[in-house]
Amino acid sequence: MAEEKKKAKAPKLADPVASSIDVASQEMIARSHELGVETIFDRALTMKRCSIGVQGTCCKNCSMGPCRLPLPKGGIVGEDTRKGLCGATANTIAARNFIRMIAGGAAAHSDHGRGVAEVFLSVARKETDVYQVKDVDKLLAVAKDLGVATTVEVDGEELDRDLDEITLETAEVALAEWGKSEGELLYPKKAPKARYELWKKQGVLPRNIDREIVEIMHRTHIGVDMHYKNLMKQGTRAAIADGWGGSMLATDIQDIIFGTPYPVQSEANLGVMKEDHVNLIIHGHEPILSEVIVAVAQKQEMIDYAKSKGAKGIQLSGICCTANEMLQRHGIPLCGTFLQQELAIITGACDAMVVDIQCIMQNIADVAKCFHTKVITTHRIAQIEQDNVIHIEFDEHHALEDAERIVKMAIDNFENRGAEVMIPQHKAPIVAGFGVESTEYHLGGSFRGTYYTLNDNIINGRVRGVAGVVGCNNARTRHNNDHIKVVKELIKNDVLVLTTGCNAIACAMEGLLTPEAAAVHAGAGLAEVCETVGIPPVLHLGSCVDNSRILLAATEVVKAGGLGNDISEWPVAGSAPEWMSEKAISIGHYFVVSGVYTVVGVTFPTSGAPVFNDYICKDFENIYGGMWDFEPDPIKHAHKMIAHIDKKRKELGIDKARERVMMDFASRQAL
Ligand code: BF8
Repeated sequence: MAEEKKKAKAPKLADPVASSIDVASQEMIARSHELGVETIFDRALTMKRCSIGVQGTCCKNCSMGPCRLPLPKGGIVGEDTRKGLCGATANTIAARNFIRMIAGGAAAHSDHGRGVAEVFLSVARKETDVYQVKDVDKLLAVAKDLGVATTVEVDGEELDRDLDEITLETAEVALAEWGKSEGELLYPKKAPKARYELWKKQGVLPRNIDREIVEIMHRTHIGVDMHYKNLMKQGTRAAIADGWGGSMLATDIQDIIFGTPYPVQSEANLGVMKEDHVNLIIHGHEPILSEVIVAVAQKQEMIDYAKSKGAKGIQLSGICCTANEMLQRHGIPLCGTFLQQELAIITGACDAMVVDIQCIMQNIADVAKCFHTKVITTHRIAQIEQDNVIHIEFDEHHALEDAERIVKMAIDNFENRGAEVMIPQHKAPIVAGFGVESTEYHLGGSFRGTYYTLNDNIINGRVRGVAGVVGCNNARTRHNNDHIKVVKELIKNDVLVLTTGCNAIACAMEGLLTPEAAAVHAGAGLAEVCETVGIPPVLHLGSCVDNSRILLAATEVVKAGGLGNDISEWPVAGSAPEWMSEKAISIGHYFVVSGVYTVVGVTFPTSGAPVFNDYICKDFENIYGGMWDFEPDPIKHAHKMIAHIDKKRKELGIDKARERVMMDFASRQAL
């Protein structure tokens, strides 16, 4: 009887194979059970989702609520009479919640961008010598986009302007984009002209980045904006201010001061950790910290110090978007996605996990308590309450000292490892670092850099279209399953995939980021192009702020010609198969209003308000040429994107070309 009682009380444990498609993660989930360490995979079994919150119709914006407006069983019949205490309708509540998610996401990306812009200003003012301008070409291009003069007229002659002056003015103008009191955001003009004019006509051009986010918080306060269409206008302004503002500035400034990425080789998955090395894992988003740690960890004196402590060296690796930042600029290996952060500690070989901002699970502190791992927070806005966490506030003015202290702390901790080390021996080779510039180079060569090669192959049908597949992991669905199924289905059908964020890491772990993957997984047309140009069928474009690179690549395609005058006209689609964060909603929305049909998986927080749901999932196409869609089945998800791509091919009159090319290839194969 006592035995039975004990059994009934045993915690629910996640089935490793049902929780992840990744063998390394399965091994670590099983290991967590052996060691009695709880992870998100177990908690996902016991913590059920709120069935009303998931519909987007729970309002907790005042203390008379929360008011909950679930859809009645059988849906709405006749008039929708549901109301909150104040009278707010389901549409109003769902739209308010939705744009608050946009505000959260845009704030996260844009505040990251502000942090980078402040460091850039310190560089320009020569207040730091740890960071410098690394890419002068990019600086000059950004200066031009921000209206900063790069030449000066002297005695009727046009001369190059002093670089220090350009740097300072560019940094000042860039930083002003967050809070200037007049005018409009400058970067939306980088979009195709037709897109910019559409935004202007719709009245959704952002004024500055911060204002659009603040205005969302105002409009969604009780008793302010009570029309879902008007609320979405503001959501749209803030999303544009993110994609074509805060995120794009973050990417550009990071390229200026840390270097523009070019293709690099590396490896991905928990197996990049080394038992005989000090394992230092950097997790978060802003590369301000990781750039210096990379430099410090590679110093000979640090490597010697590690050796003096019995290690063979220092193995740096990354989790989440910091991983992508360090990978694309330095070839530092990817340790794992969002859902693998606890698992990296469960290896018993993580000597320190250093975190900055965003996507950090508080539970890493509790997992670390079971091991020797030091968890170090570094950002003033992101601290953890558990008392085993060390806070070393990182500041660009004493960046080297901070980074040295952190790396030394990891090295000193190497000798404290317990006997429970178990690193899963799984990793995959990868090629990453495909920015807008390097893609142009790959397509056209150094003398004739152009996107026209891509356009040409889209027009002739070898490449059916392009998809941006991005976003998070979500513990409510099998880790990486939907990411990989969607991406494989797309490339099998000749759709070139551009990836960022945790989708990029998932694809990396699955071996899809190598040129060789094209022959194995891509359709005949795409495989032929990848082989000719020497690129993988899935191009890693960086972190989540680097989704701005996808916007600019899509714009380059428009500029190269032959595929319409706007992003909404050529065969391109977006996807976030396992999204979970507010950032993903902001990204999705700036994709949509930039003209991209965008599908999400898992859940979509508007289902409880069918009228509002139809507005952004159907009516939006008539306004912006892009719209949201929701499809949890990954194969159907991919085919919805392919159907949209085919629709655009038909509208452009290039659908026939594709049929011809496929016949040519088949007959060549027969020969
Ligand atoms: O910004 S994809 S889980 S890591 S939110 Fe977070 Fe989502 Fe990963 Fe990067 Ni983006």
